[in-house]
Amino acid sequence: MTDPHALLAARFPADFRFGVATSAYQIEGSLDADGRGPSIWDTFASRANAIERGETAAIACDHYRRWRDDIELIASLGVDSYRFSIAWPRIQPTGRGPVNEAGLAFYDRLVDGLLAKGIRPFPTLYHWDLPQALEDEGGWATRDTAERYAEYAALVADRLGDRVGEWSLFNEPYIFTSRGYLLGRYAPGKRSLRGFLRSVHTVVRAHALGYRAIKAVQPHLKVGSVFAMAPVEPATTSDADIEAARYGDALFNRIFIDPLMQGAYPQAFLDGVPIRALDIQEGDMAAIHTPLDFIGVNCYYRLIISAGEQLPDDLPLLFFGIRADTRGTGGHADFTVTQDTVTSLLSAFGRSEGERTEMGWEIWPRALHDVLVSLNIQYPGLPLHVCESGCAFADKPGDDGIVHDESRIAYHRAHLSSVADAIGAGANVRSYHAWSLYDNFEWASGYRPRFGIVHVDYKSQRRTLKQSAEWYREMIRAAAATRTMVITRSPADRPAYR
Ligand code: IFM
Repeated sequence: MTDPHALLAARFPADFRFGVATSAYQIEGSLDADGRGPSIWDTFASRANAIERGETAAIACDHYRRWRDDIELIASLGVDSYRFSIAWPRIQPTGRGPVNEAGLAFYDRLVDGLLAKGIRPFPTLYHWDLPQALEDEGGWATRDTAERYAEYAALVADRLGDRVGEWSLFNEPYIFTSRGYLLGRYAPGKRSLRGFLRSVHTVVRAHALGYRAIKAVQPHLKVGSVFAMAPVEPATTSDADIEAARYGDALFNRIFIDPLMQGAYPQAFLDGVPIRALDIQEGDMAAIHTPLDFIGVNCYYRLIISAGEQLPDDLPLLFFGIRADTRGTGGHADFTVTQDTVTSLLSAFGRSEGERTEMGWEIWPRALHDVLVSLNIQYPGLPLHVCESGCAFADKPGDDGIVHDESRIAYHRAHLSSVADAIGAGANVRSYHAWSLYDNFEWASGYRPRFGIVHVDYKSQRRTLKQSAEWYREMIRAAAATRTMVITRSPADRPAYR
């Protein structure tokens, strides 16, 4: 077997799924169609300087209108899983009340269309587009939003649960709470430590309530969530750096997973925050303990953390500046994030040695293996899904009309190999989704970063398969061929392996 596709493909179990991923706000467009209500990203994008070049998601990839052709394109790749998200403002335009039938019908058709092609619909219920009406009442920083979310989750599961078996509750809660409520870089653009901590606790509660609400509708449904994760390495072996890394791991990887899976926030996180600001109420922690049926992993880099450069003796400052700003106030004051804090936060992500993508993220395929294996050590046998893996490069069709994105091929090859290594080490990884199917609206960066394996010309909406898409299709084809290989030798001829 010398075909390199086959060599890689053969390292995955027969029932492993290869897929592609998108999210509603990043591709759909049609923001006013069929009764959709405004979301926090509509509001945020209309602010001056919030999004690079003032771009908006008004049209994006026009997927809301082109979904039929898009399903054909997805099917042509040979994938058997499509991860997408459902836009809450299409289902409940104000975040509460009955289903907006026209909005739900879109996802109903999408699910049927995927199933007709033999593709698993793998939806995420929340990929950052909160109905603006709920933000007007405080958004995720308000306790009640968890209850609203659970109602929404139940409504959708009730309508699609006869055809959709696996549900992701949230996408990357750490990213949208920290960038949205602490750093102000994402919608709703707030900068408050108290708001951030409250949003963390509300989103943890929303996970638990959403999980239970979906199970109450249909107990057999599998319910998990998708987390941004990264292995954390201390920059040196000094005690201070190791301690900083421990804190970084608690914050980045575990503030959402630990309370759900184990019923408690990581101690390193609790040690670093003004605990009362989390607004934990009696009975919350017991109610929150809802071990997920699977964990989705989005791993784009590793984190190398050093306590030294920015804040020698006060580790949480590396991320927040909490202790310095709350010292002398009993630890319960609010904290306004300054530009310095933002810069210091970002530089914690920036020190590394590998090559970088257009996002400035270090390419470090081993990171994915390390995250998957450590999750398996902590939660042995738990099904894991790689829900996003991918890279942005400044690629465009050449004179020959072809997008020669060799770097992206190398990226996916290396990351798939890393997943295969994790499976070899015992991790129960069930699927891999290339982020993204299409070049799309990359939040505050607008349309500049192109993550797609399919190029989108935003003027004509022409989709062009990049070479990475062709490569992925060949790899999937090779995997299918491996699966149908028939061994014709008689049992007596089989070599004995010990
Ligand atoms: O585009 C995002 C996606 O919405 C969430 N995960 C990371 C991607 C790349 O930044």
